[in-house]
Amino acid sequence: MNKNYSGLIIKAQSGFFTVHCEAGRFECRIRGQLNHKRLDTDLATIGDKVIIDVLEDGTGMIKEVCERDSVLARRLPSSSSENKPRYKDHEIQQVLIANVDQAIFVFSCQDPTPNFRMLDRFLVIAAANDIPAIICANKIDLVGNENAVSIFGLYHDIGYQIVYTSTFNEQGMQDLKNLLPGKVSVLAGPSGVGKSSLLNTINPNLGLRVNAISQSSSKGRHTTVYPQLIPTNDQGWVADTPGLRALDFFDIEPEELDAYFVEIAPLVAECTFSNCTHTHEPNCAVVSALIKGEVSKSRYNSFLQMRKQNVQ
Ligand SMILES: Nc1nc2c(ncn2[C@@H]2O[C@H](COP(=O)(O)OP(=O)(O)O)[C@@H](O)[C@H]2O)c(=O)[nH]1
Ligand SMILES: [Mg+2]
Ligand SMILES: [Zn+2]
Repeated sequence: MNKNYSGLIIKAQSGFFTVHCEAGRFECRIRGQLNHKRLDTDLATIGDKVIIDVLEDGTGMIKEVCERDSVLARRLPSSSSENKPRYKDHEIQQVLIANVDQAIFVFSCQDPTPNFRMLDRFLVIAAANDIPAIICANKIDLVGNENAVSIFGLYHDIGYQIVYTSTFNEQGMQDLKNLLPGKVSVLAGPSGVGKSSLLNTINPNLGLRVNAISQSSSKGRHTTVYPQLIPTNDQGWVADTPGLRALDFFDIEPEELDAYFVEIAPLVAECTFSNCTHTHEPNCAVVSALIKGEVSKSRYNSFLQMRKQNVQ
C-alpha cells in the first residue's frame, strides 16, 4: 500500500525533487499528467508544498502541487518575438522559488563596499514579486555601529528594516535569527559579503565553505549547482539558489519601474503628465522631490540606470 504525505520541495534537480516531510525525506518524481501545458520550471520548484505518494521501494511520486501564495519569478521576455502575446496579458514565468515569505539582501559595510545599485535592483525585484525585503548589513565589526547606521541610513529612512550583523563578534546575529523561524527566506547578495558565514553561524551543522569561489567563475563552471532550501532553526528555510545571483536579470518594464521604488511610488500621481518618465518633464513631482532632497540622488540614479537598461 502506498502512503500519502504532505511535504515541502527543498531541492529540484532535472526532474527529481527532494521532498521534506515530517516522516522523513523522499526523492520524488512528478506525475506525468501534471506536466500539462506548463513551463517545465513552473511545474514544481523549491518552496512548493506538495502531496506525495511513497511507493514500496521508498521513492515518491508528487501527485499534487498546492496552490502557491507567492513566487519569486523571472518573467520571460516574450515581447521580443512578434507573435507571442505580451506577458502582462499572458504571463510566462520561470519560477525560481515558490512561497517565499521574505527576501534578505546581504551587503557588507566594508570589504567589499556596498554596491547600492545592486541593492536597489534587488529591492525592485522583491517589490515586483510582492515579497517583503529586509537588508542585512554585515561586517559591522569593520566600521563600528555608528558608521554602519550612517552607511545604510538612507534605507532606514525610506522604510526598510535593516539588521546589522557581524559573524566575527556575533553582534546582531540574534536579530537575524529572530527573522527566520517558520519562514522561507531568500538570501541574496554579492559574493564576499558573508552569506555563507552568516548561514554557518545560524546553523553550525551546515559547514558551508566560506570564501568559496563564486559559481560564475571559471573554476565552478562545470559543476552545476542546483537551487535548494537549507534548514535554519525552528522550521525555517533559507533558499541558497545560485539562480539568484542572476537577480542581475531584469525583466521589469520601464513604465512600471517607478511603482517599485517605495519613496517614488507615492509621488507619481502628483506629476503633471500621467505618463511622466520622471526624467525631463516639467512639473515632475519626483524631480521636485529630488531637488528638495526628499528623494536621494543615489536612489534616483539607480532609477535612471534601471530605466535605461530596460529601454532597448
Ligand atoms: N570582518 C568580517 N569579515 C567577515 C564577516 N563575515 C564574513 N567575513 C569574511 O568575509 C569573507 C567572505 O565570506 P563568505 O561567507 O564566504 O561570503 P559569501 O561569498 O557572501 O558567502 C570571508 O573571508 C569571511 O571570513 C564579518 O562579520 N566580519
Ligand atoms: Mg558563499
Ligand atoms: Zn514625474
